[in-house]
Amino acid sequence: MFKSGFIAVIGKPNVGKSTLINALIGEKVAITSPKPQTTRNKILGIKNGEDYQMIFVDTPGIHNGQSELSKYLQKSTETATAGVDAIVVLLDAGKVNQTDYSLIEKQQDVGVPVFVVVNKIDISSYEKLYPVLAKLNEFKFVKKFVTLSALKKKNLQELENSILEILPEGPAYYPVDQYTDKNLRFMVAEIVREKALLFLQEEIPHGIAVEIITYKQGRSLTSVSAEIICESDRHKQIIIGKNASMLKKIGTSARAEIEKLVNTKVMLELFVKVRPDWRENKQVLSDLGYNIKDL
Ligand SMILES: Nc1nc2c(ncn2[C@@H]2O[C@H](COP(=O)(O)OP(=O)(O)OP(=O)(O)O)[C@@H](O)[C@H]2O)c(=O)[nH]1
Ligand SMILES: [Mg+2]
Repeated sequence: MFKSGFIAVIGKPNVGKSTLINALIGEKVAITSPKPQTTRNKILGIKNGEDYQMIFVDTPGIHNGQSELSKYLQKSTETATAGVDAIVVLLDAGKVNQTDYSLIEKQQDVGVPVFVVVNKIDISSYEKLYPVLAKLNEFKFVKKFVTLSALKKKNLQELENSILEILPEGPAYYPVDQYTDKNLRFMVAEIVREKALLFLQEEIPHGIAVEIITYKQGRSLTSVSAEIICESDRHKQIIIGKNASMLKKIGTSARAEIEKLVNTKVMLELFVKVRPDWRENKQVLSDLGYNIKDL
C-alpha cells in the first residue's frame, strides 16, 4: 500500500518551521534565519519514501502586521491548512505562550490529525519544559506531542513515524525525485535573501525583497543578476556598505551556495534598488511573486 498526503507546518515566526522541514527532507527546501518573518511563501518540501510521499507545507510565521505584504503572509498561513491531511503546530520550547495555545486550539476545527511539536529542546531544560508539557496535555484532541530539535536532527523519527501512521492511502502527487515545488530561479532569489537577512541588522531585513532580473543556465556556468529591493536610500547605503563590502559579503556567500545548488560555476551580479512602498504596492508585490489572488 502506498501512502501520501499533505502536512502543514504552522507556528509563530522563528520557531524553526523551515529548519524542521529541511531536516525532515534532508535537503534545503526553505531558507532559515535567526530573524523572524524569514519565510514568505507556501513552500512544499517533499519527502519520498519507498512506500510513501509526505508533502510538508512550510508557511510564513503567524503575525499581525498591517502592510499588504503582511496581509499576503497571513493569508498564506490561513490557506495552508485547507485540504491538508495533518497539521503540525510547531512551538519554540523556550518561548511558549498564549499565542501558541490559541493557535493549537484553533486547529481543532480543521478536523484533521494535529501534532504539537516542541522544538529547540537542545537549548531548553527539562524543568522549563515540564510545565509547558503539562499545559499542552490539556488539549485532548491533539493526536500526539513530540519534543525534538530540528537543528540537531534529534528525535525527528518519532514525528515521521507518527505522521506515517495517519497518512492516508494515495498516489505520489509529485515525481519521486523531486523535493520541492519551487524552481531554481525561486531558490536562487531566496538564497540571496537569506544571506542578506543573515548579515543585515535591525529593521532592514523585513524591508527587503529579491528579484531575479536575468537567469541563464549554461552547461558549466550559470549567470544570474538580481536586485535587492529596499525601502530607503539609507537602507541602500547600508546594504551596499563601505566600498561595497556588504554587497560583496552577501554576494560571495550566496554564490557559494548557489553553485552547490545548480552544480555549475555561478556568476552573480547584485544591484540594490530603492522602492519605498514595495510592501504596500500590490503590483510590485505581484511581480515579486506575492500575489494574494494566487493563494
Ligand atoms: N537551538 C536551536 N535552534 C533552532 C532549532 N530549530 C531552528 N532553530 C533556529 O531558529 C531560527 C529560526 O529558524 P527558522 O527555521 O528560520 O524559523 P521559522 O519558524 O521558519 O521562521 P519564519 O519563517 O520567520 O516564520 C534559526 O536561527 C534556526 O537555526 C533547534 O532545534 N535548536
Ligand atoms: Mg520559515
